[in-house]
Amino acid sequence: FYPILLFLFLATQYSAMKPAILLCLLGLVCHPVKAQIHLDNWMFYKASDSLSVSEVTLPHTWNIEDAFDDVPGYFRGQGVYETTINIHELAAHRYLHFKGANQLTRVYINDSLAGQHRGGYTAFDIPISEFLREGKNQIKVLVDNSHMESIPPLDADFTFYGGLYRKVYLMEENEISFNRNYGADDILLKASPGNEQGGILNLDMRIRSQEDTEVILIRKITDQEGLRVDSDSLKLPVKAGITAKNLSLKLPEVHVWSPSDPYLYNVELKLLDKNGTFMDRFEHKVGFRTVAATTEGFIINQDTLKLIGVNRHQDLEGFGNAVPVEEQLKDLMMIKEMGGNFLRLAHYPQHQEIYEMADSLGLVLWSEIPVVNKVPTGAEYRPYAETVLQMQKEHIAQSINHPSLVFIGYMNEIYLRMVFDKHSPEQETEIKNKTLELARELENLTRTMAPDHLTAMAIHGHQVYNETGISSLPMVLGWNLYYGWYVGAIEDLGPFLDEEFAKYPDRPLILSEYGVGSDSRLHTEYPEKYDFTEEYQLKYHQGYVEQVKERPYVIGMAAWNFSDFGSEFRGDTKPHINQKGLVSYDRSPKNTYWWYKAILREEKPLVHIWKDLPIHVGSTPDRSIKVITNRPVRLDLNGENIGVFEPHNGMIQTQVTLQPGSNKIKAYINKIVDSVQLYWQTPGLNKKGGKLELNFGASTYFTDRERSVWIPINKENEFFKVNEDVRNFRTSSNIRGTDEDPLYQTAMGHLSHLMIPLENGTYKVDLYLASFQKNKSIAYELGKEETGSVLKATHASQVRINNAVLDLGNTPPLQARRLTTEVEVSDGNIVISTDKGEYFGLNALRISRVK
Ligand code: GCB
Repeated sequence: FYPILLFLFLATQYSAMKPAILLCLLGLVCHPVKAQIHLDNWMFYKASDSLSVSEVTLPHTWNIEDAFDDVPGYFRGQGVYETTINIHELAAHRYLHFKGANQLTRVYINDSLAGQHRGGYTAFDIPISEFLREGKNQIKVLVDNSHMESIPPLDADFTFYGGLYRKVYLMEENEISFNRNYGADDILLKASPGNEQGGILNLDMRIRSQEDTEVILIRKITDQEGLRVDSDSLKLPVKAGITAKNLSLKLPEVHVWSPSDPYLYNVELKLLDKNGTFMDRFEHKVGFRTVAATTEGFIINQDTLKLIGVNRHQDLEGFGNAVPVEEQLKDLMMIKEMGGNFLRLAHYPQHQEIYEMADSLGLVLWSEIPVVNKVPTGAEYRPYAETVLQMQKEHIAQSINHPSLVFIGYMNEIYLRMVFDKHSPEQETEIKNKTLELARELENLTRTMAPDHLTAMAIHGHQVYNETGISSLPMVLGWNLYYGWYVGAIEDLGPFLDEEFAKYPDRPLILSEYGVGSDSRLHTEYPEKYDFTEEYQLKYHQGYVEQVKERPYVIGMAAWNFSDFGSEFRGDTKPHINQKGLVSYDRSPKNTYWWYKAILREEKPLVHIWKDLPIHVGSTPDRSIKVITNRPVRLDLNGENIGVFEPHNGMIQTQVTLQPGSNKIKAYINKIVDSVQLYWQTPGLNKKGGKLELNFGASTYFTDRERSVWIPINKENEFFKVNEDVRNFRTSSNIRGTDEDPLYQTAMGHLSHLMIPLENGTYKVDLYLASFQKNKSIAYELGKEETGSVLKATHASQVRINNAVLDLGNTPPLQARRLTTEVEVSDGNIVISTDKGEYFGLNALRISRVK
């Protein structure tokens, strides 16, 4: 308790105490990397509503709720954060370090503008010494996530949550320190494995001093076991201002870094003044490795390695983008655990700790800036280009020393909007030219700042990139391909890649994105494109992995996406979420995640029974069972061994015959077991509590919140008869007023008469209703066939259900409604009908026996 009090006291009474001493007193670190105080507690309000002030702690975003509610859009405007600090003694080198704020940030100290920063994904420093006074000082930070033509991304398939969503620190430097540039220590580490004689570690740094003097630099390199590899102490003359020093160290034979053996050395640099007083410290891990991208594959050190992994967005259910770092690091552990060796940080630089984690886990990184979908033209071009160039400098300076960082990207599907939107030929030429101009600048900048890295760009499946020549700029070209989803079929992937390779035989290609939406509530035995089932997701990923493995010139692949993520404008089956994750938005693994693990980690026996429906609703007891595994597996059904099965491509599939009621299925590899409970329920209403749950116009089973399974119903079915001219309808838009959208997104329309044979009794009938509008297509759906169709507001104003009459009323389109009534069945049927043959539409129907 006492140390906490002391900490709080010191933290609030922050003074010009020598930083090292301060932190030493706080008992945190006795050789701090930098003197830093977390500024975690703030008062927050929206600029438009200064009366609603709340206390917040960082990380924080103001869009956690409104980016997921039923009202289209989310707050994009200005948020204000305020806090105060106490300064006891003025000092020359204080600054605020922001790890990331989305997206335009203005910092005021005691109401004077101290600085501003554009861009939501890179860290930045704002020097504040000249604005501080002794005593209390107010810090006010205005963060703005409005659309601004000068800040990327201008358009993208993810939510631009606003706020101070990463941490903020108050920093102090001594009179002599390592220089800071682009929000990072101005030190470049280059670790070359060299040969048997040893490796070379090059340190390229800039030292800042108030006067001409001499400094002492202590270097210490330790290996992963903490053993000293080299250390020395150098006296270096420095000038007032900034002095550059380039020093090389020869190390005896080095242990190289690779994804399978991510061996790291630690570099510690201490800066003392000429009297030996501590001034500054820098510490970073390094890995010795070489990389090359060739048309025979990706080569790390001397080995060819097929890169297989995922893309990652940084948000998480319940947090928006304000996700505690510990939570974020779990993602990387899951990716590594799955057997991934590759991670694309799409579409923006992520938290520094993500890069550190990739270093120590052994993940090859592709990191990029969010220049997505379009580049502005006209007067807006130059300010945008300036922001982007600055952003790339920050991005590189902040991440370049990480051995995991291999690919540095700068554009994603940059002609997407141009292809999708309508433009005059002149406008189109202008867009092509400006985009190309910016790409050239970014390519040159990246090659200059990061000469040992591989430049990269991701493009969508369109020839405009080849026509303009933009696709020839980067060292590695990434294709984002969605054959079998937005366009074509799964097996179109390979031929497309072959054609590209034939045209450009010197170009190493990478599949930078591929994926399909899936929803763990939706399952089918007959997967098909756009059904959002996990079964189609697996089929797609299996097809892609197979086609990429056969092609050495495709150096790697990154699934889109590791996790479902927030994309506010999306509908699909979980509105506001892009559902292409291998894990759900809350990070629970989907079945395909397990499949990747089975095939990528062959050394590790894995058995995972395919999780689909908790209940088998069918009139026959036969059902197919799937097991994901990389070993022969023994299956038991209700305690009885039903055989040992050999996996094919990570899967076993077999038929079982269930017993009525509860069934237990167990799968074994020796002592490794997975089991599921499966209930066989014959669809029927012959006793009290019996239910029939039907999802009209659907092609897949749906498990609802109560774990009930809804049966997909088309015109031909075993349950009821309908008038001849019914039609099925479907939308992918958000249905307001429900989170069980799949029950409302399909319907049977043009209904006038529906008859369900039932035993006599009393039943509760729930009609699930929603009318549709025509779907608006989104830019990503370039080649997608229209799935939305118009389900007109019901014509009929009421329906008759046996002895009951239900008013259908009038509600706006895309609004979920449920009408409930109780009916008597005395002649063996429920009949739902309209007067005079008028039409109505029905989305889903639940009938439950009351008596
Ligand atoms: C893409 C984009 C990515 C989207 C993805 C999708 O090609 O690069 O940002 O989220 O497609 O799901 O449509």
